[in-house]
Amino acid sequence: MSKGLFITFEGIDGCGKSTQLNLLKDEFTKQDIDFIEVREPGGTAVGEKIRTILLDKANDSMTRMAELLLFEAARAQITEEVIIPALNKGINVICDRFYDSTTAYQGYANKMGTDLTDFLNLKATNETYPDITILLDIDPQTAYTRRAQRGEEDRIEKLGLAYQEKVREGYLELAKGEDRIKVINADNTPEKIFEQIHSYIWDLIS
Ligand code: Z5A
Repeated sequence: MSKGLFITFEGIDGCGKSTQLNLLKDEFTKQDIDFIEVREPGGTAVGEKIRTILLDKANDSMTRMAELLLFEAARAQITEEVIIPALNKGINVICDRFYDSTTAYQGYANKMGTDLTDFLNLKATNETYPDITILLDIDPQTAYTRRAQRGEEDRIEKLGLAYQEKVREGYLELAKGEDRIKVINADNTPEKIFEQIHSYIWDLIS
């Protein structure tokens, strides 16, 4: 049996990942393609508890190292409990964020260093690599305006536009060295963005 395809979505907060992920899910369902959807941090009982700690605004004293290790702990759990078993059964996995988020947010923007994040990412995932990563690239101000319609900000969203700009730079830097990362301009209509995602993913499926 061939392995499932591992598809990840990445980008700064409010870049439109959830919107595009839903369009992909609709398309997979329409075409009767087997898949599961997961999100990071979270996606397991343990991971959802860690997510609550990570996003809670009350935890503003959390150290950068504690934050990094919590993201990796949630990732270790979901990779072993959900992602690897699904891929091994031939089920495609669509994941809202994976280890590139740690590289961009903690490695670059929080200045923890990508040597450290690369090492922890590989350990936490037992070297499970995405087959394709869709990076939705957008100016932080545009993403902020979109998100603002949604109301209250969580602990990480509260870090502001300059932080999001560093995260964006981190992602673009990372994409330069990784063929699997497809950078898509997310300042476009949802339909136009999805056309490009569709073409990248169907190239791999067919
Ligand atoms: N994080 C980290 O630091 N390190 C890690 O290793 C990991 C994560 C795994 C998770 O939050 C946080 O954890 C996140 C990174 C950090 N930082 N924060 N905050 P989350 O999962 O709750 O949030 P998110 O991943 O940032 O997603 P989001 O805020 O829900 O946004 P989104 O999924 O990218 O966007 P959306 O919900 O599809 O769209 C946002 C709004 O824009 C919405 O009103 C849409 O209707 C609208 N939209 C979407 N597309 C368009 C287009 N094309 N045009 C116009 N409007 C649009």
